[in-house]
Amino acid sequence: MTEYKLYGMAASLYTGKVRAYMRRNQIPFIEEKAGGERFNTVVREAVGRWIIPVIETPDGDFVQDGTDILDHFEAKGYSTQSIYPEDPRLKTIAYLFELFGSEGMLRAAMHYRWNFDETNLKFLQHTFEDVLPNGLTKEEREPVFMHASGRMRKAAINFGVTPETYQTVEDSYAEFLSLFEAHLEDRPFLLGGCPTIGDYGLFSPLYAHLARDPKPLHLMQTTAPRVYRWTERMNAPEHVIDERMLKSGDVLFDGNVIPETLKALMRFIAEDYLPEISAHVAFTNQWLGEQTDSKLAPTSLGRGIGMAEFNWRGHTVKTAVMPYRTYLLQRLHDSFDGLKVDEQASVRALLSETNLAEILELRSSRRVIRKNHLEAWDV
Ligand SMILES: N[C@@H](CCC(=O)N[C@@H](CS)C(=O)NCC(=O)O)C(=O)O
Repeated sequence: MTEYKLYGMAASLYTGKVRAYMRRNQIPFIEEKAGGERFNTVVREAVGRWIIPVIETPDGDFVQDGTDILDHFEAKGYSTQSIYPEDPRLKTIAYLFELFGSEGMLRAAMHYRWNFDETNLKFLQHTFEDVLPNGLTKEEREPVFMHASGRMRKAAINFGVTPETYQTVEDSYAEFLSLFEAHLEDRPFLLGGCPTIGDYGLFSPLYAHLARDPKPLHLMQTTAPRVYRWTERMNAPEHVIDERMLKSGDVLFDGNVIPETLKALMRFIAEDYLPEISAHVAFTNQWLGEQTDSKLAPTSLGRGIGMAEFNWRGHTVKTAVMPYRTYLLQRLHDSFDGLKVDEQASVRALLSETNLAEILELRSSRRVIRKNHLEAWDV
């Protein structure tokens, strides 16, 4: 094998981010559906659980996790422009949007997928065939889909999507769309002329669910056409030149001159996501303090360690606390800790101005690392 293999699914939030990166950077690959024979035997065993995306390298190694896969390619020098900005402020913003996009928009992504059966179900039934085992008859496919979709509907509840919050999920998503739409008026990507890890974070929910499932696709195309166009741009192998935006070329904008539209998006994150990530870090630290060493062994770390309660836009909600969020948050902290004192002061000032200063203090008492393709607590 001379090219990479991507195991995933067209409808998968995290596969979309990897596919877009590979296309943009012209990395030769074949995508194989995750329901296939090889995935269900060799790949699943290699990565220790059923999870996508996974890449298989030309040398036969496997990498799981969207962010780790992008970092694998960055380390190999595949990217024409690094997805990690050098400017300290832009780098911090990129990590912030990576976290928020990957983990903070799941309510909208799940609600608009699973709570509009009349519009979405036929499409979902078809698209989920990617992860069904080979060789099932039409009659056999139905119950397997019902089982898989039942799990996802439960996951939506664990992210805080309940009948009481439906309207607020819709209102908050509409607000996000209008803010991002305004920001994209003058630039093709979040931080200027090329995508960063922040764009790839946002792209995860905004493409595979929200710009692909029929209900939210229509909503995005009709209320936020620039955001829709951004999803196309993110997914395209060709670099699109838009003369209105030519002044930005392929470069990112100056970190000392942060557009007001971006600050508005950052304030949105402060309102929409800071209470949640803050509750999760508090829960994690308390939980870590209560565990025996055997509970902290790498193999015992599942996706969630419990449910944390917090106030989200006037609702008391409980959501699953996942160490993976700590893993992404640490990246922002590591980047901040590596800055010079004056750079840190400049980043802190920007975060204060956008109500996000607290995020720098949200640290778990143990680090999350990756071991044998799984998240694990550091010793
Ligand atoms: N942190 C992982 C998350 C991957 C993930 O949750 N993938 C979903 C599909 S989009 C999955 O495999 N779900 C299967 C399950 O939870 O059983 C990544 O970024 O790769």
